[in-house]
Amino acid sequence: MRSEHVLSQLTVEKFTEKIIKEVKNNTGKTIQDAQDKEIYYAIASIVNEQIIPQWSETNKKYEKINNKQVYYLSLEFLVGSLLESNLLNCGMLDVANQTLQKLGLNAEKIYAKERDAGLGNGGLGRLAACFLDSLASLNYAGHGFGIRYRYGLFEQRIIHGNQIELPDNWLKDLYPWETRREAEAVCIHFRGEVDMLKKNDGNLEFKHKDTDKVMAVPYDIPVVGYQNKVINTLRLWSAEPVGGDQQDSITEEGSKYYQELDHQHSIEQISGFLYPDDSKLEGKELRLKQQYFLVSSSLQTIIKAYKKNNQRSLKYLPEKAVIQINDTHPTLAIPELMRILMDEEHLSWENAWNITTRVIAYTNHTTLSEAFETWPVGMMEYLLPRIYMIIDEINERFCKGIWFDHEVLRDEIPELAIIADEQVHMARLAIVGSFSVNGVAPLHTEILKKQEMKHFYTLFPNRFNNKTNGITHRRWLLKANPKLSELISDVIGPQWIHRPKQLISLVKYSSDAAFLEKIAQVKYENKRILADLIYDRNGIVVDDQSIFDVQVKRLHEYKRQLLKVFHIIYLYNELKLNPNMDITPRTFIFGAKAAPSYHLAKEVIKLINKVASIVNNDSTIRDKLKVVFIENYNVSLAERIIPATDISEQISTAGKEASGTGNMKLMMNGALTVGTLDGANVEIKKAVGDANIFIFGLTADEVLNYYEHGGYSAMDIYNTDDRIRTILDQLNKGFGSDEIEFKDLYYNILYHNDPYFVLKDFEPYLETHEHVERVYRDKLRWLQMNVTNIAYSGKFSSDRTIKEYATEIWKIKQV
Ligand code: 26W
Repeated sequence: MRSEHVLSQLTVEKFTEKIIKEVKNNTGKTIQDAQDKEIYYAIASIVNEQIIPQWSETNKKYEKINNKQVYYLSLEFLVGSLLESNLLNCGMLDVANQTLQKLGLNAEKIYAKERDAGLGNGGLGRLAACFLDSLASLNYAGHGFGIRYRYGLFEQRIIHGNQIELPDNWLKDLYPWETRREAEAVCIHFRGEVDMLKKNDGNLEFKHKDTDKVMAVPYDIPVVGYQNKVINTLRLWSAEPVGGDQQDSITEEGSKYYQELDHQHSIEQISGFLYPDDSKLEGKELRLKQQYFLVSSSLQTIIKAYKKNNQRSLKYLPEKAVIQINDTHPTLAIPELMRILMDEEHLSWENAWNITTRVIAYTNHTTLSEAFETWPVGMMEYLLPRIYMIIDEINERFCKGIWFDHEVLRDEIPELAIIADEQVHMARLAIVGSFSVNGVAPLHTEILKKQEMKHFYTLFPNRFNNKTNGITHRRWLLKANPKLSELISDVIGPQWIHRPKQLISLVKYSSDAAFLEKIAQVKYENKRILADLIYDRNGIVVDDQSIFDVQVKRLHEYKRQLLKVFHIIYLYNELKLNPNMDITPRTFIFGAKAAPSYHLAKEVIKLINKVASIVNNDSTIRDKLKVVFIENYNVSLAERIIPATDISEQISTAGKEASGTGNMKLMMNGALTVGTLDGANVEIKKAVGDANIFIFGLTADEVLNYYEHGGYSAMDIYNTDDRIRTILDQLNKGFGSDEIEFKDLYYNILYHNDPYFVLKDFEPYLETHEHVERVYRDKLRWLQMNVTNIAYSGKFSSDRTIKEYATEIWKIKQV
């Protein structure tokens, strides 16, 4: 496919020539002698040659038309690999693949040489990356601002069944997609003193002095739109010592030299590593520094760009810029923008507030109370004295406003105040200082409005809105599953690539036996590939005809990997009692990282591996069950697991998973969801209809009701259900090894009353899986369901999500 919008018009001959030349120039080698990694770099530089001129064209165009732009601020961008997706978006992937094939090279192996940019924990970070892809592909002027962590999310190793974390040294080799732009570095100020001066006009002036200074140096990564010549920017900030002061450290005293080195090191630490915890707030000062570092550098840049392009007062900033903050992590954007407008641009409080609250919009991604961010007043005041003063004033004015204007809420002030209990409550600040607060799926948004943020909803009903998450179909279908993509295009044409909702045309083919047979074949081939990967990595032979039953996501109690494990143990116990039981062979596949300090989550990993070793090595099971834990689950692995999945496990305790996005990726690849009515599962069910999804378990209302009024007893279930008692006793006894291995899991369920209702949902979960198996045996029916899921997945493209943000929140136009 070749069109005027495709960036590159290279032919296979030209591409061949270029690769040979690049390899020669960079390494002195011929292509035959070059290593895969060297070829990877050669291709990356060919791609860059195409991208870079177009990048500056895009920037010039944006300057010229001077439309409003959106800036997406996020502590996380889980980008994954870029070579193949850049090739795809530039329209060069086919040519590159053909060239490599012609040269007798293995494209897949070469692309796999790229290290994932793992600058995110999970859903929130990957969402940010999908959004950037959609922004660029839909011709929106939208850019990301984040941190160039020297170390991304840890690499996971499993040793004796336990998770071990290793540093992710992703920048060890040159990263070909980034450009350092030293000229655009900015200075960030921490600590110091604030002087308050009274000016002649009676107004106050604030001078922040004696600060610790840190340079924020940007590294820009191009974000390539899909065959539309748009290249946006992901700007990642790196922390460096301020240059030029080196003279100060020239001294005869050795100690000062060491002090200086220490100091430099502590500065570099600001962008040193990504915090790997997505389960609870760590409250570390370094994390707060990271947040301010991101926010201040990004805002300084945004203001600078505005001033360069607009010779008008900053009063008009909201016409040119909108800032979306990804969860509360960048909430300091609110006081930082206030500071710049007042202290540097000399606007009044009222004007600055008016501008700020028309520029900032906030997305919430979780209702788990452990994850709600608060920072100790003392820490904030010491690290960011001027910022704290501004927050204090915002709080004062806000609380006064409630007292005088909203009498009904007077009693709620302690729960609304931004500063309370010696803590700064970031979500409260984010709501008060922004014009939009959105949840990420309808159920989640309702929970925010009716429970978590109900008083704020009373105050600001118009601020709250929903934007259901999405995923980029370009990476998660077109790139990750080329065989399925080709098959789809063969029957309905390629229009779906530009308009993913057109996947709906597949519905017409859902009873076409020949087409269904091809769908089955594609799934089978993808399963074969995954089976090979599993054999290579785990040494486990899995049956490629078995049901691939997959749960891949961060490890969290609320996501209930434990429920899945209980299902496996139950089946195993049944098979031991009745070896001739008629069951369809299953392969259970897990991928999950646990936060390093999350003890119970790590216990679950250990349990999965324990169960795997028992089940896989028991000859009486005769390969009817296999359990695989794939180490170091990340974006690249997801791209290989998802196309090979039959069953997508989305089994969180209802009300706990804000949206989920893995559920969408799996659906789009034809997997069938076994899920609770939680997050976006509810929307998937609405899209495909009850007959094409397997729903079970408590509803969010029922869960809430138990939390509020009691009435649930895990112990009662233990005492009355033999299957459950057997499993829990097995945990308690370490599966006969007499170790105390899984006692904590056992105690948590029985003596903390099973906070995530694993036992309560166990029986309906088993029944659902029995139903799954019956349907699976009806091959035609199963395939129809697969196709129906693919057909209705277009709605979950992040293109839809981004269009909603653009029209309803950002008010920006396509360029
Ligand atoms: C402060 C520690 C911390 C760090 C990150 C707590 C919580 C987080 C994130 C909010 C966790 C997260 O990634 N949330 C996920 O966001 C996805 C994108 O909206 C949703 O699909 C997931 O349901 C939600 O868990």
